[in-house]
Amino acid sequence: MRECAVVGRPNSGKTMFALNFAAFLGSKAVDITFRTYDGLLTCRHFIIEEARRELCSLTAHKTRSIQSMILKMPVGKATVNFKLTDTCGITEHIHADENIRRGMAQTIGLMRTADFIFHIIDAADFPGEVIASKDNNIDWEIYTYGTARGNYVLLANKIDLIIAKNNLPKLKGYFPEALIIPISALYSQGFKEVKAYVARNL
Ligand SMILES: Nc1nc2c(ncn2[C@@H]2O[C@H](COP(=O)(O)OP(=O)(O)OP(=O)(O)O)[C@@H](O)[C@H]2O)c(=O)[nH]1
Ligand SMILES: [Mg+2]
Repeated sequence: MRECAVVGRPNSGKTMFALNFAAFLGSKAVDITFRTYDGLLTCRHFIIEEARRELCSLTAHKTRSIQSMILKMPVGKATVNFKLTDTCGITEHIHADENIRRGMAQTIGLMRTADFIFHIIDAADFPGEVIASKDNNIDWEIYTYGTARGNYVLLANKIDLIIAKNNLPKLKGYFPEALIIPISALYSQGFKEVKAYVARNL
């Protein structure tokens, strides 16, 4: 089964995207498999609303390990299953908390094995950290890796906020090689385009 990894900085909206995209594809509830860096697997059944309440947060590094769901995608007359995997947010800095460092290493490992990469950027927080330098910038690193390996899409999130919408041209200028889909993970905007991309590439 093909796997799509959702990666990006902490707080960019990865978990909100994963859950609301599952809802957009018709799931009212999801079975989420949590996999820690040392291979411990646990599975929990959530109503989407309940998952949003428990798994999304304003506080950075809410997600600390891989969280996967199997979703169904209609492709022509058939339905194809794929795995959508939410990850621990990654940064340029070495985090003081060992669990978060291991979570970030797990995310980087997954980027190598996943079939697709969805790179989420908080467009409301751009240029913010991003413009400072391309040398020590995690979004630039993800973009460079993703465009070189292919099957990479940049999701410009929080487009419901005016500041994010205004930042879109800058974002396109900064990441010229990327397919950029503007979305609001919170309000499920732009999801039709994301769905079409997944359906085309499964
Ligand atoms: N306005 C707005 N807020 C959003 C959107 N997507 C996510 N948020 C908010 O951003 C915050 C972080 O969302 P999460 O989905 O938990 O972010 P994350 O990338 O999973 O964060 P970590 O797990 O900490 O890496 C939450 O307060 C969300 O409500 C969006 O499209 N628009
Ligand atoms: Mg998260």
